[in-house]
Amino acid sequence: MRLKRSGPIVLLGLAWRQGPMAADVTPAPAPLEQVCFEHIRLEGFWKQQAKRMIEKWIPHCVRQMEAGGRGQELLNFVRAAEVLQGKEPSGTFTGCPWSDAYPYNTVEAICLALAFDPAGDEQLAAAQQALRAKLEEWIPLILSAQCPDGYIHTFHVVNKIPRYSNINHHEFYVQGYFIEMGVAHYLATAGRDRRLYAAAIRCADQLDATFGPAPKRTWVHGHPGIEIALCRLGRLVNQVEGAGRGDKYIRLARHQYEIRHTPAEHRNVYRQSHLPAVEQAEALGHAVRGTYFYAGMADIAMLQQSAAYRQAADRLWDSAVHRKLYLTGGVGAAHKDEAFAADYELPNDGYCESCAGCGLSFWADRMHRLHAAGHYADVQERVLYNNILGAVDLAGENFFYQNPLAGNRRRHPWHGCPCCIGNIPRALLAIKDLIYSLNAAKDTLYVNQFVASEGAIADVAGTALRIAQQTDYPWKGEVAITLHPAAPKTFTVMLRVPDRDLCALYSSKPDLSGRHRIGVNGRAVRAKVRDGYVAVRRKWAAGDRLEISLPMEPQRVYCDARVRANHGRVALLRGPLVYNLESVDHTTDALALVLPPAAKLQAEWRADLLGGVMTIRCDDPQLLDRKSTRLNSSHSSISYADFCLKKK
Ligand code: FUB
Ligand code: ZN
Repeated sequence: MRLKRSGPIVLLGLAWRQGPMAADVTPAPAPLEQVCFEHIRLEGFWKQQAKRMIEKWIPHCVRQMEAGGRGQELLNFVRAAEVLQGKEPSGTFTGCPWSDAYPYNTVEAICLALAFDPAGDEQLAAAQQALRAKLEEWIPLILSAQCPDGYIHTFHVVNKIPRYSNINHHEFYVQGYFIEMGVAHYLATAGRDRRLYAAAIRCADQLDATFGPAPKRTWVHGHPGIEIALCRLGRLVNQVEGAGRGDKYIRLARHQYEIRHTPAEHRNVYRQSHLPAVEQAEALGHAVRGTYFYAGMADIAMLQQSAAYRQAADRLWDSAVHRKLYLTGGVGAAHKDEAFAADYELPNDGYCESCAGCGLSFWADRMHRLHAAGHYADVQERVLYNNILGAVDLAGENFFYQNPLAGNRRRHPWHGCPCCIGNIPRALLAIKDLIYSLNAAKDTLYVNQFVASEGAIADVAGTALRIAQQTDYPWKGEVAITLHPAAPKTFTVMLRVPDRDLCALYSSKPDLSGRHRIGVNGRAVRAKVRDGYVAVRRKWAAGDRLEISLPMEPQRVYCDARVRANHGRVALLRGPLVYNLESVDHTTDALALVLPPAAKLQAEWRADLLGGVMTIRCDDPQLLDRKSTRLNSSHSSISYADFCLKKK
């Protein structure tokens, strides 16, 4: 999708450019900025989800990573610190070479978790207090494993392996997460506590001193992640330390893209190094690597105004989203290599790693900021509400590494490679920073996600703005947004109107487009949807209420005929949620249920199920004898049901 926007052209940053890059610099609309809340109050659906993460899942992960837990990855930091102090390590390294990643992601999730105002919820407040204390315990421990020059990788230090000697050891991937953790901690504390931020800068400086154009070293790393991290750090350093001070990190990120395909021995599809990054057009290879790699390309497009990176990111998005995306937002269908499969190859038992879903969410966020179009927020909504949210159980003690649409596996408390455990909460809790964004001039406020919440934005059109959303979304479609500008001001509010036909692969019936209603202070507003948003411009005063009502009829979703796995199948969607048939809810085999095309579908609230859930009821399903395809389990689930092809 290529979009044109009118408005001021703002050349972003003071990025360093030289040689061939200069020709690539083209003015483009300034990207949107996320509204990142240091404090926000949540209600309703997302409060429930945040509580599950903060009270259950994150503490569960913390326990597993500490002594006596299932993984004990924290012990690696103790051992690395011992080595750095010249002592013999008190034990051997535990886990995979990239095990440091899990505590880092978890710390980032904790940083996000601390932003939620408990608003009298004692359980939430107590859980946050415990996580705050955990941070105070973990930060010195983690920092004790950082080498004086900023390098940190406990696998290499404990095992005394020369640095940057094996691309499968993930030194860049892990240090990328370390840097992202530093950025998140800075934001969570509004810069009052700079321990992790300063450590992130030391780490990035060490990378910058080592790698880059000659005479520095050229080295292709195995797993992307460093690129988005360096761009995040560069952007923050430019804000905190002064424009231009962070540009070297962005240049280093770009350097990694520019050299990735150059050593012939490391050229391969699995690691997205088969072609120069800007020439790539198909989402290929390991899906987590891919989504991280492509997200960083969108960052370069934004930060360096690069047309080549923007066009490549657009092409790759078209490939991943319009030909390789599951209805749930999952990506990476192939079990072999945890990879993107061919176009339209979307088997219902496809892999869909949780980290790949997180990667798609991060990528969608950047594409959204780059293009200011609702489509990207639609995709991000779908992956957050389905692929990622469903990865952790309601008890907050078990998770899915793989998220196929049909299966009979149970979630597990841990994994031999628990790379997803901290990624899931950091992707979900980031919802607080996805609700709103602002254009560069700060006179247009985008409402991207519907989340019952209240928070304060420092500057919209020159005034402070308190903004609240009241909604039961995703169960109900009504959203009321109350604005309290400190002084009356004229600005535009862009309201996202979701397009439930997420991409070229899926079409939903009934077609609900155009069925939304918008009002201001009780009076209807008529406006066209452009790029996924409706613009409402007026002078806003304290207490003004903007309302949107979204159609929430259950929809049948049909898939492009080129997806063979879905021939004769239909899926059910209501709002952003893809519904599953689970054997546990039915007296008969869920996999033998047939949904006749004309059967009525009725949304029905069930307070007794799953802590309260909107179910879809069909009173006249049919049964099919399909013993041959029955899954071998008493608990199976499937997102697609057969639809009845028999003519009545
Ligand atoms: O290699 C690090 C992580 O472990 C990858 O992103 C996951 O797919 C898993 O292989
Ligand atoms: Zn993972």
